Amino acid sequence: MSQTSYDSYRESVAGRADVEDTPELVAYYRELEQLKTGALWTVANKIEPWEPKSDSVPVLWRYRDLREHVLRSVSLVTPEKAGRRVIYLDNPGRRDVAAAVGWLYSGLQVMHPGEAASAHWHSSSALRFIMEGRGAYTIVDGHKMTLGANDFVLTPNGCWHEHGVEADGLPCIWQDGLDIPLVNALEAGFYGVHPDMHQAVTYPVDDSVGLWGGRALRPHDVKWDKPYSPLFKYQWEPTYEALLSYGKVAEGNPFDCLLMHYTNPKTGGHVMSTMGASMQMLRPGFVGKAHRHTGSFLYQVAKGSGYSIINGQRFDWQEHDIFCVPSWAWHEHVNASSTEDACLFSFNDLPVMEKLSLYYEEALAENDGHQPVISTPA
Ligand code: 1HN
Repeated sequence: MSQTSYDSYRESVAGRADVEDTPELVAYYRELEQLKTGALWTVANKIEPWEPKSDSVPVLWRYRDLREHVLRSVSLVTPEKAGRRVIYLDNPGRRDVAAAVGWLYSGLQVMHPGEAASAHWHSSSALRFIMEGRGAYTIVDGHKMTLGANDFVLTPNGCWHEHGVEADGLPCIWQDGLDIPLVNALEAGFYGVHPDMHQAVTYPVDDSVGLWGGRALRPHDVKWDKPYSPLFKYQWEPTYEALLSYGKVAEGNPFDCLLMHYTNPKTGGHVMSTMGASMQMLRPGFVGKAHRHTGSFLYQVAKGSGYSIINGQRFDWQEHDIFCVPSWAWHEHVNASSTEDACLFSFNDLPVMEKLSLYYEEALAENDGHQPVISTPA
């Protein structure tokens, strides 16, 4: 059955609401409205879709378009005035909640050498992926971390956090990812400003990497019972090495090639309660097949170039570009180079989907597993 005839079959199928308006019914609906009630059959088909329908649209944010605008904000506002100097990613389908995709927020933050943004905490979880610069640092609950390109760092919910760039560094840009839209939807958002504006650094610099960054080794004497990873920083070099090692002994999978998840070294699970993150390597010439799953995803190109087809739209990407894959959108990734690997960083709301038993996935069965390309955005 073609998609169109399947859709019309679904519209007419028995068991779905199919009540036509009559003057009497319309008057009845008005009376119900007065009582702050409604007839379920008027909304049932909308609130119970046959399958997930995302309001988010697939978007590619090209770094070459964004970078100069992000840098321009430095001369327009100070971090002191702005709180956080960030240009956020505004999905046209999610403007009302300031989400980049689904219930995930993201933005590009810029700081100049010598600048420091004050400490605060919130009940949202946050993560950062460093794009460029030198000398960036972040302090999380007294743990200071030095940050370089393609490092991935956590600021879990409830932790005091602040960022800056050392005076002898270079302008830094990183991608922030937060679950703010989700936390707001759940009406659980809290925010607090540090009484002293800045925290004391109370641990050795980069101690979380020293303690917990030993791959499969964990420290005997260190206790950890928080619901997020004790390893706050995942450096690029060991991440890339892990992907290369993985690729030497395994094929990977037909959709994502070599996909590895950043994990909490204590549990092996996701890094935080609401957001997970991954890095994947597409081998030179890799042509992925299409699949779809629930959960919202934001990708950043950490290395290389290629394209992804998302719900029939082709998006050509290069280093530092960001794109989103909405829940239940068909997607397939291609590495355009026959000699260089391509690496995609991504973060997602999978911990939530999994905890709520809402994770579903399927492969595209038709057309040898590839979507017909309907359009290529300008
Ligand atoms: C936040 O705390 C940061 O800590 C960045 O740098 C972006 C967007 C909304 C709410 C809190 C940061 C944010 C944010």
